[in-house]
Amino acid sequence: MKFFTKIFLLTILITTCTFGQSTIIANIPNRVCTSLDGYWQVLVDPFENGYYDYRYMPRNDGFFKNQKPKNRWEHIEYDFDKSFTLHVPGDWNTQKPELFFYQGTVWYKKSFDFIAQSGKRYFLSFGACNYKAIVYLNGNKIGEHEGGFTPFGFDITGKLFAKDNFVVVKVDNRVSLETIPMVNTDWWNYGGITRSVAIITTSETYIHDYSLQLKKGSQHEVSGWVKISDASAGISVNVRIPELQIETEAKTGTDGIAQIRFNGNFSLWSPENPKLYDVVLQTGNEVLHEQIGFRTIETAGTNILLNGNKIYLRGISIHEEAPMRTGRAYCEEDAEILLRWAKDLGCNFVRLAHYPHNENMVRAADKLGLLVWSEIPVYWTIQWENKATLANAVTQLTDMITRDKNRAAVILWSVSNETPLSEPRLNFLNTLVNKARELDNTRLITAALERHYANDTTQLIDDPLGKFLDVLGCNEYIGWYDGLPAKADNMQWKTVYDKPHIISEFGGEALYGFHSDTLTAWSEESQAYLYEHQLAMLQKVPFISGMSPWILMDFRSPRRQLPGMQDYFNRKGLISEKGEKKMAFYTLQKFYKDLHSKLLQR
Ligand code: GCB
Repeated sequence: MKFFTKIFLLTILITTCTFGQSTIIANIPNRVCTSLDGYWQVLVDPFENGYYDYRYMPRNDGFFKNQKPKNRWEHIEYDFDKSFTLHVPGDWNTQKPELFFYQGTVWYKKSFDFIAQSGKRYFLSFGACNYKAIVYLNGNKIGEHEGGFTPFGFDITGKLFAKDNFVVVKVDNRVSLETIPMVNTDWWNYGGITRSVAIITTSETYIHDYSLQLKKGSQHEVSGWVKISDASAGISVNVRIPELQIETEAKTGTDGIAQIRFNGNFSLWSPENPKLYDVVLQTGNEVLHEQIGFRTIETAGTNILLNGNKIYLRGISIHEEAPMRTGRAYCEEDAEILLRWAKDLGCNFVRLAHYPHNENMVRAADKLGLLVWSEIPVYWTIQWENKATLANAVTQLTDMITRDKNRAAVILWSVSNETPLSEPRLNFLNTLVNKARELDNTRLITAALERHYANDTTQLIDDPLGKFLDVLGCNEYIGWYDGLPAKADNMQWKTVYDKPHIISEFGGEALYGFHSDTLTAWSEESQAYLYEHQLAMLQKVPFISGMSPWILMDFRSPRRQLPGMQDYFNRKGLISEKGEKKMAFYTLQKFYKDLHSKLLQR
């Protein structure tokens, strides 16, 4: 090989290999952020020609180079700057009719100027891209990420120019039999840079992550840690809560982690009192603010105890589907609308199905006083014996907990939804349960399970996974997939577990504005009737500590095809995608309001 060829290949190797590990920095909303949201230029690339050459080998001069012809003869067969744009954050499916059903690669490009200062560090941070993202800065790969609903970021210190930087992201929304989730889901596989993108500026040594929560079993003692970016011992970390005149200081160990302990006379966070304290964290000259609520969550037999008091979870399930405009929800306004509807319904609890929702949602729940069930998309049929699939699930679980572990609203981490019984599945899910406990021993671990018929009139919950969970979720569709609504009337419920149970789903479809009798499918009357029978049945079951019926708002799903009724919407919402409340909304609202006032009278 000629000397110059060797140098050339070496250069390619270096430029394609010098990319870093993805990292999640805690508390992005309170950091110094330069937003890259807005319109990005895009190239739709169904055959991935911008990535592979004609022999299907990765190209060194792919679309990520954002090349321009240097003379009149050079023919470069793409041009970001002449292509159309898509809004970031946002899915591509609802922004361009041609992309409605599209599954494949779209390249995004954003150009920007940036004055970097010495003594600072810079991170390129993404709220989420669905499903797989490869990120390039100024023509060089800086990292990649798999998983459509979790945040990621890369250290780009020293890689920015004062002028004409460009970020290119290859986003591929295809999922496969091996991925989490796999190909078969009852929701739209919205592709794109679906959450915000920003450059985060930090000090050279910065607060990377922290956990500040009440110690299990105590309503006064906070037991937590702060991790700084340098793994060096003896660095001071200061934590203050000015409102309570609390100030404490600790030094990092050799792992860069400072253990934090202090006592406080907290006004405990609850749905009735969603009190958040301004917490100030400081190391060196970096000061970071955070809003944290303090509360305890435990179980006792079949009861759930919030701050030591028995609580019934008056819930509703929610997909991350935008109210009023359809498509993926991402902003504070979307979160406000959805969660205010839940409040109006009389809820104190929401199940954020079936994947981690955007951070605005969880932060809004913290402010509005809604308890949260948060889950990862281990949904239906997963490759239980595939080690890479398990590793992927563990990463998604870890990233969900990493982002949201300081939110008082979150009380339940869910590891799966409606998964079929088998030994490999049990091992897989038990690994996730153990991982969740290792990362966060203050919250409860759950999963949405299935029940089965012990006989014609008895539902039995005996899934062996129940042994490892703190709370058992249970989905059932009596009156929709399973007989007529009145079938609920004589149904008994049994469980083998002395633990709290939540009916994590029940429901049926209705098209807003379609009226008929109670036994005509898709009528508002039939949905309300189904709710009446379900609620009459469920309120008699002593071990049930709450419910999150399916679902707050109609949502897009390719499985739901019936013209005139569904038109690619799962119609089990209590509210239409346009914000219209169906009759069943009021049925559940009355039940929750009566239940709440009964509990208040006791
Ligand atoms: C379920 C699933 C949920 C579906 C729902 C339905 O059991 O957990 O994702 O959308 O049923 O509508 O069939």
